[in-house]
Amino acid sequence: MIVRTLKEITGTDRDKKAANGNWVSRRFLLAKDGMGFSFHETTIFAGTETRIWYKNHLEAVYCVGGRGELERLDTGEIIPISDGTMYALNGHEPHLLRASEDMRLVCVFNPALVGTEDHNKDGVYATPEEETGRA
Ligand code: 9YT
Repeated sequence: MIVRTLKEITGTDRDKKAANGNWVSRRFLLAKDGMGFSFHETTIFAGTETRIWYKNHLEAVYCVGGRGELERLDTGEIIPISDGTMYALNGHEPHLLRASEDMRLVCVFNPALVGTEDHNKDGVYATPEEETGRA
């Protein structure tokens, strides 16, 4: 059994800050934990817009605090996000994620993240193999 607290993770290598300063991701479960998915709490900072395209991953996101919106780049649809909203990117949908208030999101990734992932200029996370090869 694995038990971890936010306090234990904060400030370790499981506490990943985006290079562009838009978000911080506390990565409770990673590929090396062997669960078949990774599990994170992400805060998206107020006033930011992040381009995301998880072409190598599926992601489910559940908002537990704050407010923002997602703009689908494939359809133009705008989806409001607040406490209690879940979205799942089951079609690798490219999108912009905007926070009007700091947004707290619980996120699950399949395949599991290795732990060092940050978005490239297209909003993509590398595959686990590519990311591991970088280290
Ligand atoms: C919702 C989303 O994808 N935010 C970017 C960070 C990501 N959730 C992560 O790496 O934890």
